Amino acid sequence: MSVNGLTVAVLGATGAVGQQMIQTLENRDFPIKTLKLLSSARSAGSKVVFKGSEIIVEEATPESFEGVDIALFSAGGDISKKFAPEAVKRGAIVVDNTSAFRMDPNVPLVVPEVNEEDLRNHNGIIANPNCSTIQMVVALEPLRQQYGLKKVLVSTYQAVSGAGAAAIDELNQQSQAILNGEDFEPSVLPVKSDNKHYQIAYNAVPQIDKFQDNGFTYEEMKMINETKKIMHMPELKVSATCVRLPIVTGHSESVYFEIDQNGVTVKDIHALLNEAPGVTLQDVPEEQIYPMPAAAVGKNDVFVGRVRKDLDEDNGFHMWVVSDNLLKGAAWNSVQIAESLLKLGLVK
Ligand code: NAP
Ligand code: 12T
Repeated sequence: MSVNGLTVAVLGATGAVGQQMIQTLENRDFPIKTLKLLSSARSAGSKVVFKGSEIIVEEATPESFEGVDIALFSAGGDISKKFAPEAVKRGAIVVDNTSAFRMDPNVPLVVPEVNEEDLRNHNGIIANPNCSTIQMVVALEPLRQQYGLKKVLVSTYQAVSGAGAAAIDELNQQSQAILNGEDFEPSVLPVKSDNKHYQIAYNAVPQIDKFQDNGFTYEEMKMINETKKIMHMPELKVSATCVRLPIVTGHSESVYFEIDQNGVTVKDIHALLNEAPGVTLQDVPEEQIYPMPAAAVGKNDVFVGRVRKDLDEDNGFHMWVVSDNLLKGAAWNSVQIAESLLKLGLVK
């Protein structure tokens, strides 16, 4: 690392996640000497303001990563597969936001509040987990540490910004069309490359990412497999149902979990969550205080409320977990990983 700071690249700089990465690097005053903004040829030449100066977006090529210390990737899995080896070959550390490398045993999958130490095993690429996984494990980890964890059943209520800038436009335009009594043709959600597209405005769509042979969607399988990997618990029982709602930003999750101990109270869990890193507890039912996506937008924390003991299982609990999917779910977790790399002395 140069004494004057790092050379940082953002690949996918014009996207929904990339824009938040740039904003987060600025807000955190990340030690940057040079910031390189990379996209496809489509937006090359466009300008982005960083700390008051304009930076021109460039088309990504393998040579773009020459001299780069840390590269934050969010341009899609295929683009990561193409460029990550090129960036690593040139000495960069890649923090990858796509699903391309998450389950690769040679790639740490990191949420700093949970498994920061896994960064020490990196071989140039570090994977940022799926947005829905991240916010859930941040809330579960303090409970797992104290009481042990046996089983997790989650249903998600996910915002459209997880599916990119085109999905945000589709929700906004469709809502307007419906209010105006005009016709519309869904073309982005639930999955752009799938055969059928459905209305998202005023709807709930139980498909995020593509269906797998086992009847689960890939988003559901990401939550299941990534949770076990991050927590180093291959034996953990996890299941998920992922649903898209007409919300621009902020994912919500109804999480049922079973711990290893009996006799634990909601008060015990509140005490742990109150002290947990990255968690803000918002749980005062008698004052109608609970987390909601509209209030979480723009915040880095994971918000937890509605903690209840199950009525049948003494070791079972329910909670409601909300976070900004573009921040802790993506950009903030990536920048936080970069900060951890610096803190642990893992950047050359
Ligand atoms: P988006 O709004 O559609 O933006 C896509 C970005 O990728 C744009 O900057 C685009 O540049 C760039 N890009 C596309 N094709 C490219 C190419 N061939 N070469 C270089 N750059 C290219 O999507 P997004 O929501 O920001 O998400 C981007 C990716 O991040 C997703 O595909 C997903 O893998 C990942 N992601 C992860 C999470 C998470 O859970 N952690 C959440 C959301 C997204 P142009 O402007 O030139 O098109
Ligand atoms: N398809 O990072 O559509 O694997 O909301 C995150 C979000 C993939 C990912 C979405 C997706 C990812 C979505």
